[in-house]
Parts: sequence; C-alpha cells; structure tokens
Amino acid sequence: MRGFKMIAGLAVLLGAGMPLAQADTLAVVKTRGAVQCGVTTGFAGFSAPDAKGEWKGLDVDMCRAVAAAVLGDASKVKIVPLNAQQRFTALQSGEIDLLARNTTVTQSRDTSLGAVHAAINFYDGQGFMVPKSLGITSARDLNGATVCMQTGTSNEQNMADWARAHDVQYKPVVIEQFNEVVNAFAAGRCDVFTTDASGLASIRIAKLSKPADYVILPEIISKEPLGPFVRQGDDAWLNVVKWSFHAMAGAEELGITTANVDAQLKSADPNVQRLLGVTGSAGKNLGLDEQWAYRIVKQVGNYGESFERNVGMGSPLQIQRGLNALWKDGGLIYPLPIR
Ligand SMILES: N[C@@H](CCC(=O)N[C@@H](CS)C(=O)NCC(=O)O)C(=O)O
Repeated sequence: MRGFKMIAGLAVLLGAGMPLAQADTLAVVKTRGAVQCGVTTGFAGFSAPDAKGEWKGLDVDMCRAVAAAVLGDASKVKIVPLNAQQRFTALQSGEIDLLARNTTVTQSRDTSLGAVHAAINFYDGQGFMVPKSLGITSARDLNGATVCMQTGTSNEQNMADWARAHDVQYKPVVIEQFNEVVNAFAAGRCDVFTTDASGLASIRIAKLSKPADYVILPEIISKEPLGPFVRQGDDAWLNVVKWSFHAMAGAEELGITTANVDAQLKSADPNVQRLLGVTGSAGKNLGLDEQWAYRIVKQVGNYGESFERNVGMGSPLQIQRGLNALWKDGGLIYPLPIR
C-alpha cells in the first residue's frame, strides 16, 4: 500500500510537469529499480565498454556503488553515454540521476547549472600531448601551435588563460565529438591535444595506434578536481552519492576489501563496525538499510581497489596514486567519518 501510494505520488508529481529537479531522486530510483548514470561516450579507465560490452571504469564504479547501496545490486545501472557538451543538460532534464563523467568541479558548474557536486573521486590537472616527431619537450615551446580540444570542457578556458599568461599564441581546434577530436589529432590536423592528464594517458593508450609516438609534456596548467554531480535541492540523493564515495574511501582507510569484507563483519574496531552496519544507524540516516556500505565494498570494492583496477599501475593507464592516495599516505583522499 505504501509502495503504491509512493508510485502514485510520483506519477502525480511527474504528470503535473513538475521538473524532476524538484523531485526526490532517491524515491524515484528505488521505484524504478535502476540508477541512470551519465558517463562519457567511451573513455578507458573512467567509463568505457569492455570487450563484452560491459561498462567499466572509476566513474562507472561510482554508479555501481550507488546502485549497490540503494538497490542492493551494483549491476542495476543504466549507462547513458554523453559528450562534454550534453552532460549538464542531461542532469537538468532528469535524463540521468547522477553525472559521473570525469567532470571538473568549478564554482560556476557547482552553482549556476542547477547541479552540485557530491564528492571528488579523482584529483587531476590539465596537460598537453604532442607527437614525438615535433621534438617539443616543454609547453613553452608551443608558440604558434594548433591545439585540439573538446567543446564544453574546462580545458578550453584553461588553455586560453594559460596561453595569455605565458604569452603563447595558438590556434584552437575545438570539436564536439570525442572520437573526432582524437581523429583530428591522430591525423595531424593539430599539433597538440590538451585535456586532463588522466585523459591524455587514456587517449594515448586506448585511442592512438602507436602510443610510443606521442609524449605528454611535463607542465600541468590547472586544477581539475573531478567528481560526481547531482541536481541541486535533492539532499537525500546528494547524501547517498556523497556517502557512497566516502564508504569506498573509508573502507580503504580501514583495510576493508572485497576479499575480506565478510571476515571484517566480526571486527572489534568500532569504525569498521559502523561502516559495515554492524552497529550504528548510518544506513537509516541515508534512507537505506544498514548493509548499504557492506554491499558497496563486497560488490564494487574500496576506493583503492577501484583505482588500481581501472586507472592504477596495474591497469593499462598506469597512473600513480599521487594526489589520489589517502591523506595518511600523503594524498588528498580524506574519507569523512561515519559516525
Ligand atoms: N574535466 C574536464 C574535461 C572532461 C572531458 O570531457 N574530457 C574529454 C576528453 S577530450 C572526454 O572525456 N571526452 C569523452 C567524451 O566526450 O565521450 C571537464 O570537466 O570539462
């Protein structure tokens, strides 16, 4: 009866043309039985289909973690591929519940687009990739270069700011579709590709036929804190996404892994007990059951496991933890206390 009332209530809300932005996404997702997650059109390491057509990546794991927490099953995710230009519109219109698409948190995106970030799941910065044959070793040598980038990214403005500050003249080639930018670069229609350093590593390995023919220059010209976004005014859903991330990071901090999570249910550590729902009411506080975080770790893994599998030194991308190490190891990943 309660379930029926909820569905009826939602139908009235949506039928009345009430923008989804004002609806309760947590209730919508529970009723629908799937998390609609906006990701890239295919960006190895963060969100890309594997050989079997299954979407994998650090951002996809964010979607899967939320599905495990809310719906009990990490596979209950509907992937919506989006290019950079489409992503915030898809969130505003309600086409997606969650944007997990290597998206940089900036002041304007976090305030003026009806969107708000829930966490930072990868600290990055913008860099440059050039063909080795150009013989360039520093971004300072880029004067007169033709620079490829994607429409609707933070990379466009960063490039303009950096070039002005360093008195570098360049010709932008800005293209909307990801594969077309890559093809333009591979075909030599531009000298340089600029985007997030993680993106360059991904493109070099996954998109260019001869990765060894390209170098990534040492300069990092911006801060690109990447993270999932939800709609503003939807605090219950914001909390679920935010704490799904902190459960993954907190599990790493406490040494809880997919392999040992069942044994850890018997841990005497109160922090482990609270995270795994043995004690406390973290789940209830989120509108979930108490096994929400247990399922995230069991089905998706802790943050370190997800990082290593998707982008870390054991993956094709071979990205060091660096800024993305836990705070206690000198990085910036700082899980908030589950208390
Ligand atoms: N972090 C930057 C860049 C994100 C971005 O869109 N990067 C491109 C790399 S060129 C991408 O992921 N494209 C994939 C796609 O459009 O499917 C931002 O938020 O604007």
